[in-house]
Amino acid sequence: MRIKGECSRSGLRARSANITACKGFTTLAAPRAGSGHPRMKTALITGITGQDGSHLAEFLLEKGYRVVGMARRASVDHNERIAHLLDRIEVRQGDLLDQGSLVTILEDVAPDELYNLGAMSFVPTSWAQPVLTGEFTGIGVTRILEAVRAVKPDVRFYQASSSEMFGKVQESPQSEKTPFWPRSPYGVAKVYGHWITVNYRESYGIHASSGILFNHEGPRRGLEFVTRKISSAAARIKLGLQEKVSLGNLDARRDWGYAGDYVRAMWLMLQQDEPGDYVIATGEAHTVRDFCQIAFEHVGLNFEDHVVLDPTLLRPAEVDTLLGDATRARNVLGWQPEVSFGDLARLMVDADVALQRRLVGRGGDA
Ligand code: NAP
Ligand code: G4F
Repeated sequence: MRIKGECSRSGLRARSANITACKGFTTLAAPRAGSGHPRMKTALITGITGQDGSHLAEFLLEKGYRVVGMARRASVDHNERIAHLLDRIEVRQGDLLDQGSLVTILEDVAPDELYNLGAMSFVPTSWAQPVLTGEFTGIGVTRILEAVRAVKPDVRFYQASSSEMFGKVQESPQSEKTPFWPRSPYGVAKVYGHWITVNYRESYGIHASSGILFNHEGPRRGLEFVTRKISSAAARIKLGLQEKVSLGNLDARRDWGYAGDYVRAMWLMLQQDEPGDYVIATGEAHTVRDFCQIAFEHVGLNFEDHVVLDPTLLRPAEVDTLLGDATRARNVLGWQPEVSFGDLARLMVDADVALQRRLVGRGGDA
């Protein structure tokens, strides 16, 4: 429950009065033990403005959590994905590049669970900005783990690891035991983030888990990722707003799932008595061409009439194929995906058709 109020730096002081204060809001704190209510858990999410951050925040609110998100300051609003949640969550300014901000947030928020989703997550950009990618996506994990060690060592910590770590795959399907061979600066940074998480678990006994998530998508996916690029193009072409879409490697194969299913797996990992590493995947791989075919067919179009191959979109080193084996997640967490590949493509196209219609209705450039 939230009450508009003065912003205060002294979250700790305010909390002692059963009220926390931040960023223009005061929030009634969790009912205390002995009050007759079960204690409300607090979750802190880095990367809350991203695709997964927004789904996870929704999921945790449903579970009755107090949800606090960390977001970096921007000169323009980047809360589009969490706009509908802003009256139910707290957003704190912080940056994975800034150690002090991480320490302060952990002190003020005192989370029970910490989901580290913040990262530079677009693979092609990692070749253009390899050092910055290493700082955000790799060393950023150490920064936040150091803050955990200093301030809240009993927090349950989730690290957003990636199937990109498997890169040039050494076996198929890929499981928790498959060796890594990353193929991009992003993949290399994620391998670092993964191993530092394992290391803090082994060195300091932190309840730190690493989810090795295969590609997961949905209507909130960034427009630069291939599935959303295709679903948006199919919608716009159908509505006469665009004629063609340029793509790179149509033969790349990915194990694509739905983001809403995957955030459930993150939470399940932190509910286990013992921390661990888990592959999260559907166990089915499809090509970019397959996604094009289903997406365009859904709006009555033939993708071959609209897709243009652009060699500049090919990558310096490609991950040709990824296929996950999520047996451990199924057996230990009881997790399995609910949305199929075909349904995922169709729901993304439907959402983009609706979005483009809204934009046209508003007179914007859809
Ligand atoms: P996303 O939509 O790109 O979101 C990334 C988030 O990280 C955004 O909120 C972004 O904030 C934030 N961020 C970037 N740099 C930061 C910094 N220096 N300090 C604090 N926050 C920062 O990514 P996603 O798809 O939700 O993925 C979430 C996480 O899972 C990422 O770590 C990604 O690498 C990993 N992952 C994703 C997939 C997938 O298929 N989606 C698969 C495996 C792993 P801004 O809004 O300010 O940019
Ligand atoms: O959608 P993508 O850009 O995703 P990618 O590179 O697999 O990375 C995503 O999944 C990872 C998990 O494995 C995450 F860790 C990472 O943060 C991100 O969420 O590209 C998928 C495939 C690639 O093989 C790419 O070469 O699609 C191919 N592709 C073909 N044409 C294209 C395009 N990718 C993009 N982005 N744009 C194209 O025009």
